[in-house]
Amino acid sequence: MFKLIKHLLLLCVAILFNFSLLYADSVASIINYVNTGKYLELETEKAYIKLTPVTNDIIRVRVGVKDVAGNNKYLEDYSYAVLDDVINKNANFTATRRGNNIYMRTDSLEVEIDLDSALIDIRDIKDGFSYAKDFEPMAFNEPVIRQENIEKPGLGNPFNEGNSVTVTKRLAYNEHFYGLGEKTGKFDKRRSNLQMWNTDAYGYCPTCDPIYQSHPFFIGLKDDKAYGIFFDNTYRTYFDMGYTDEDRYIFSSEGGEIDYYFMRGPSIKEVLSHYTALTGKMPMPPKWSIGHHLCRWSYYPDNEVIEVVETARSNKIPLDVIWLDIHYMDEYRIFTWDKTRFSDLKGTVDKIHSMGAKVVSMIDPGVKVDPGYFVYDEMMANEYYVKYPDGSPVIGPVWPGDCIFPDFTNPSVRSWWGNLYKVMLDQGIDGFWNDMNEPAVFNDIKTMKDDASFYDFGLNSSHRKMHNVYALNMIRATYEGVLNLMNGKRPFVLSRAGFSGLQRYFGVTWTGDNISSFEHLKLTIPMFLGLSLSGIPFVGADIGGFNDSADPELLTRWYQAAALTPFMREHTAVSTYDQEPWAYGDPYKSIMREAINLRYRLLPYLYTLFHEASNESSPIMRPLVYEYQNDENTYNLEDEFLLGDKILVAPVLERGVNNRVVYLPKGTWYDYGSGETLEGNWAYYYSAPLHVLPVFVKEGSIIATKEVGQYVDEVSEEEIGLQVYMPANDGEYTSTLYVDDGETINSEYDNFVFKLTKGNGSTNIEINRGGSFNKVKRFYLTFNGGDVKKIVADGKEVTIDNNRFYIDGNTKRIDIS
Ligand code: MIG
Repeated sequence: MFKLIKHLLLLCVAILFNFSLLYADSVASIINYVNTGKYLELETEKAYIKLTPVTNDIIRVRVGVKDVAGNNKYLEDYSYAVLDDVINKNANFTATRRGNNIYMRTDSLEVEIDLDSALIDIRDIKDGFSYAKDFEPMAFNEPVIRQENIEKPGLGNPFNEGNSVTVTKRLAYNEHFYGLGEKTGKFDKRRSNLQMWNTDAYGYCPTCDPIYQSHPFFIGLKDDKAYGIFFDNTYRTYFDMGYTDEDRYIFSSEGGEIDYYFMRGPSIKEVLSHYTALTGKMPMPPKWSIGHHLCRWSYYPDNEVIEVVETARSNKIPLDVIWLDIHYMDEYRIFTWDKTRFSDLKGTVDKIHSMGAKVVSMIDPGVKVDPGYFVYDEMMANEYYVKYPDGSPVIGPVWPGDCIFPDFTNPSVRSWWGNLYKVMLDQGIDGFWNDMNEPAVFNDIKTMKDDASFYDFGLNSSHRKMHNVYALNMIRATYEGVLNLMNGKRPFVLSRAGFSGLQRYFGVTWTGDNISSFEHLKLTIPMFLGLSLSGIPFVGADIGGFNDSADPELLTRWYQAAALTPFMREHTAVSTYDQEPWAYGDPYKSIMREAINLRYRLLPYLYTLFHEASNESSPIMRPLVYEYQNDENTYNLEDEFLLGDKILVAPVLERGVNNRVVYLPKGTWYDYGSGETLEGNWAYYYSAPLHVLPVFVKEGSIIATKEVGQYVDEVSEEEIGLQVYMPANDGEYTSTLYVDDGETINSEYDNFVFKLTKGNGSTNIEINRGGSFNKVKRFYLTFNGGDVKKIVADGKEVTIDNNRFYIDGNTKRIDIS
């Protein structure tokens, strides 16, 4: 019944939406154009099109609709997603008219505009490759002129922002789409019809859409070449990627403006670097946050929290973080805690710290309506809440009962909010979890009403415009506040909802309230890869599943699959079975321990990838297509992934099986478990009974490791293991290692580049050391393959000790024979 209603509703939305399209105007023929030196502006009867080359590789396309008087052509030029300094940037370009076309050129792109139709074709200047060609002229609805609100002048009328806008481009038969943020369904988004509307999607189904986050950004791939489009529009947007018509894809919005950025490839890597140049990169996380986390709704009281950490320690299950979900609060009042459940919160946190673990606690946006409660009183006194057009606060039920909601688009609210965290930091809490920030309200529409009004740079905009950026502004307030309070240490803040740009306010995220089922386990990989290719590298899912109780087989397989994903946290709902790795005893416990140990062994490699992600925007977890863009076999692969460019992980995602098919791309690969080599460009039927997590390492790799600790900092990085995978083929192979103090923003660091060369019958490694941290004192090398007999470090022969070759941290060259 529910499903039926939902489908009817969707149908209504679709009809309404198409209806509005039918009556839309299109941009059509160009009557005038001007080259201002900063941008090219084309005028049509009803609109202006502004083409700005932000860089040689990025073109911004905006359409400003003329009002009745012929002015007010563009909306205010600011963005929540795009960095301020980018919005005002531009590269040099030329614009020439030839026949009926105008050709706009940067050093690398050419935009051809047809004067009759205003159709745009964006091409690569080198080979004329057409990346993204309009199929139909851009379309929009008549704008409604902004009116003053008569009852409360200055507040505007929030219903007057709605012009639906549409862009339609030509779709090639061999075109694939990736990204679009946190989405269920397939990794390749071709044939999908998706929308962006942040939604509290408790127990969502494996194809349900939308869920918590909105990232109106995608990567197109055709003929081995990639490009990107970011549709900078915060309203409810739609992405029909060849769903209704195999010849076109359409992106559209219920409001705002046509404002999109085209980004050149041709590699996916380049597209992502352009995208993060626009929207920012993830700051470095504190090192403890890349360890193993345990969570439950909720661990309490204090002695239970301590007991969980003690149990992890006594079971030798590495653990870095324990989480406090909503039950720690005093009747769900944020920035307070229950004094009977946690009579000495600081003492409890100290005790956990003494065991080497950290504590993260939840902070929701809803503030209980409760005169006398300091957060509520301060909000009321300063009118910091989201309002209705008459100025009264929006009130809605969430966990504490009726709540008011901070208006995070207001900078004063953000700084007030940021400072509140001092209350929790003073108790020793290490990190924070912002949940329910879609924003979620317990009513029939699950959120605020359309006419809720937000500050929005003084524009007083409606919920329709601001909904999708509520979480982005909340996490910004949290991140900036905590950053400011932590004296140079790195914040850790987890957000459930989000929008493009989330990553620059740390942006670690998890995929919300999933279900304990193999179907959901399987879903984690395409979901993480979609986020990874949308600039969000630090991603995870509730291990074991949130809703329902995992059985031991599912829990074990989930732990294996999650062991090498960026954010590793087990979590489960109130009143489900326990899901800690020891919940079912052996053999499950030992198998899960082995998976977690593998992560802790690989921490130096993993941490280096976090650094790469925050420095160069390459994802930590990568789809195979990211590294093997010319290999068609990778275009729809969604049940295996790469960790960096050297490790391939192919977890078992089905119940009751002892094997799976693993595709290895070109090159020689080592089976991490057995050390055997396998030739790539081939799919293998691989044996993987319950205790086996299939992991493979690319030939020529040097993987940085350390001994397994019970928390990330238990084992220092003075000694680093280097696992060398001897190349089968002649060539040059580069590996890196980055080490810093793991906690301060401006930490000193050690940076190593290992260049392994095989050729002319000899093999050597050149080591280039940079940075001045001087932490790494020694390496111990182990060799896989190649039958190594002797190694010489800077001219001196190295003796083997317990299968390891120890060398000084300043060694420059190693010869292997
Ligand atoms: O309405 O805080 O997604 O992880 O345990 C549910 C309780 C509220 C939703 C989060 C979940 C968390 C739960 N929260």
